Amino acid sequence: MIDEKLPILIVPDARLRLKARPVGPADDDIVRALAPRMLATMYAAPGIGLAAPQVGSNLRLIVVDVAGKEEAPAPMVLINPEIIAATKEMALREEGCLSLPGQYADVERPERIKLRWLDLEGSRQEMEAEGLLGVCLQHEIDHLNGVLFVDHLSPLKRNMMLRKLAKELKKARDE
Ligand code: K2U
Ligand code: ZN
Repeated sequence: MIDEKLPILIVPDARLRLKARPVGPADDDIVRALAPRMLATMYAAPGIGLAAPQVGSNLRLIVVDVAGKEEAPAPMVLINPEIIAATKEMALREEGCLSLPGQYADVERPERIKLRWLDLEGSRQEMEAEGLLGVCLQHEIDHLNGVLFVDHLSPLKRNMMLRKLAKELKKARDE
């Protein structure tokens, strides 16, 4: 089955902190092979978004599908996504991350964004997003810049959360 799942990197893996590089024409084969596997990995997690750095690839590539369980899947593959506008108005939403298992916190982000990207056919796309899709896209594009949702918290909360995760991972290893 080519859409074999990939291991998801967990904090504090340094590869999660790299700034990913733009996808170029030479990366066509890699992206065509990686995108379906990222979608399979995301669905299996389960998750509603996944960025290439989370599976160890430093390409500016993300996949999202915010369709609910009752709806038909609506997978999106976004190559070199860019946020080209964002509202001043912010919205608060609880976030989690597949690379910080079991950690959740309220994060404030622009309520609505306008983004531009390339699709798998190489066509330029542009759309506005808000709500869960808007948050998910901002969360995934953060991953392409080595930014994790805990980086939007106060240093105190961020360090508490990272320490808690490290302790839980150590406990799981020692068991
Ligand atoms: O990038 C990731 O780690 C997947 C994230 C994406 C995400 C985080 C916060 C808010 C929206 C999307 C999640 O772990 S996917 C899991 C999930 C599922 C439903 C709602 C929120 C998060
Ligand atoms: Zn994440």
